[in-house]
Parts: sequence; structure tokens; C-alpha cells
Amino acid sequence: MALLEGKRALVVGVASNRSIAWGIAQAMKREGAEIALTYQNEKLRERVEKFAAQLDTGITVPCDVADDKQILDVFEHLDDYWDSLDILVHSVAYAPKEQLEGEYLESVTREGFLTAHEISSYSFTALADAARPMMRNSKGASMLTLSYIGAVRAMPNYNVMGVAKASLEANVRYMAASLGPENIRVNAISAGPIRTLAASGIKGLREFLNQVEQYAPLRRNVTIDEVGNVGAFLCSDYASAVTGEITYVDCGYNTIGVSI
Ligand code: NAD
Ligand code: IMJ
Repeated sequence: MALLEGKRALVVGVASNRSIAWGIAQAMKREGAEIALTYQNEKLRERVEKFAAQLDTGITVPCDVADDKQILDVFEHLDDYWDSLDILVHSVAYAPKEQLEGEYLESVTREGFLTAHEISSYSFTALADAARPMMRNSKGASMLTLSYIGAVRAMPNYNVMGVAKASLEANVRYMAASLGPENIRVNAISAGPIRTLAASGIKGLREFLNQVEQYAPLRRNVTIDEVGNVGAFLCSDYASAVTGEITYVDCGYNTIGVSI
């Protein structure tokens, strides 16, 4: 039997065919899940509708995670189609661009810090809280978010996003503690660098990708399909005793000390 037969998944964060969320949505669909997608704004609506059609779903809902009303409306809308929700995927991050270059203390501002934390960490909490009532009707529900190694190591240019990812990872543990008694699991994948929209235009991205290729145990970079497969597993009943975890999908890069 497919991994996610009979499960219903809401995927937040598809913006292009390179999005990690797109890799996850495709893997989940392949494993038998029904999928609903959100789009951040009108500019992305048509594109996301096309992706939804490829997944044989007509359920697309607007959701700018900066807006509490839009977050609540997502589940009002979903409620019209589904009587329960099994999977929530959060694949969203944002900090103002100027925060992501130069030395950390020189570039970080109060406003940049707050925005990075609001969009990249708090939004997972807010979505989870709004999803909770529909997830109570599930037999085995789970939530998944995306992190990066910059949460636990200081990396050039990642700056305040690293601090926000550290918050997101702590959020995973606190949310897992909150939701565990309702049999809702919460996990994160810490993915290796991938050339997506969120990574394009980032100074030094090429060097990050080269480093992984040179030093990671598997000597290559990770793909969105590989992240998708682990996402499908973590949200499946095969992972029914896994919660509060950060799982690295990075070709082993985080495990090495020195590579020669
Ligand atoms: P992406 O640009 O395809 O996805 C980012 C998504 O965030 C987009 O769909 C965008 O619409 C959404 N978003 C931003 N602000 C939003 C808002 N206010 N409301 C709703 N949606 C909003 O890039 P991606 O690399 O697939 O990023 C997805 C996640 O993966 C992010 O959390 C990112 O930090 C994480 N990640 C990326 C990499 C990488 O190298 N690409 C590595 C590890 C983790
Ligand atoms: C982002 C910044 C600096 C270095 C980076 C990245 N490296 C990688 C990323 C090495 C892999 C991508 N990443 C892991 C992210 O989480 C990206 C988040 C992000 C990207 C942008 C670009 C456009 C913008 N704001 C952003 N906010 C968050 O205006």
C-alpha cells in the first residue's frame, strides 16, 4: 500500500517547480495523499492553480502568513471540502533581502529581525493553531516544516534567518509537546542548499553548493524529490513514534568535521 493512502495534506509554500514544497507535494501525491495548496498572493495564484491541476486537485487557497485572517480563512475554506486534515506542510521563510548579506551585526535591524521571525517561525505556530481543530478528526496527524543548518551553525550571509530558523526548530519541539497528547506529531527537515527562488540571488550560493559537493559524505547536493520522500515518510504512519525531531536531508554534510 502507498505510504499516505487516505490522508489529506495542506501544503503551504509552493512558488515554482523548484520549490521544496513542490517536491514534497509531488511525493505525497505519489504516495496516495490528496493535496490542497495555498498561494501567497494574486501574483502566484495562476501558477499555483496549474501545479494543483498536476496533482489532480482543485483546492487552492490564498494565504499570506503575515495575515491572521487569511490563516483562519484557509481552514474555513478547507472545511468545505474535507471533514478532517492529516498533514500540514509549512515551507515558508522570509527576511528583507538586505538582512541576508554582509556581517550579521552590521546588517541586522529590529525590523528585519521581527519580520524574519514572524514569517519564518511564528507563522508555523499560527498555522498549527488554526489547523488543530480539523486535525483532531484525523487518525494520525502530523506537521512538517523546513529548516537549514544555519539554525545551529553561524553561516556567512544567512544572518538573521539563522536566528529565525533556531526559533523555528525550538518551535517544533514546543509544538510537539503541545500537540502530542492529541496524537499530532510535529517535525522538521533540515535540507541542504538547493537552488530555489528563496536561494536565487543569494551571495555565495554557488560556493555553498560546491562545498557540499566536495565535502559531504555523498559528494553531491540534495534534490527536492529526496526532501519530498523524507517528508512523505515523516508524515506517514511509519513515523508514528517520531515527533519533535529535526531530520537532516543534506547528503550527510552536517555530520562531518574535517574532510580531506
Ligand atoms: P521557495 O521560494 O520556493 O519557497 C518559499 C516560499 O515561501 C514561497 O512559496 C513563498 O511564496 C513563501 N512565502 C514567503 N513569504 C510568505 C508569506 N508572507 N506568506 C505566505 N508564503 C510566503 O524556496 P524554498 O527554498 O523552497 O523554501 C522553502 C523552505 O525551505 C523555506 O523555509 C526555506 O528556508 C527552507 N530551506 C531552503 C533551502 C534551500 O537551499 N533552498 C535549504 C533549507 C531549507
Ligand atoms: C539564504 C541567505 C543566505 C545564504 C543562504 C540562503 N544559503 C542558502 C539560503 C547558503 C542555502 C537559502 N535558505 C536556506 C533560506 O532559508 C532562504 C531564505 C530567504 C531567502 C530570501 C531571498 C529573497 C528575499 N528574502 C529572503 N528571505 C529568506 O528577499
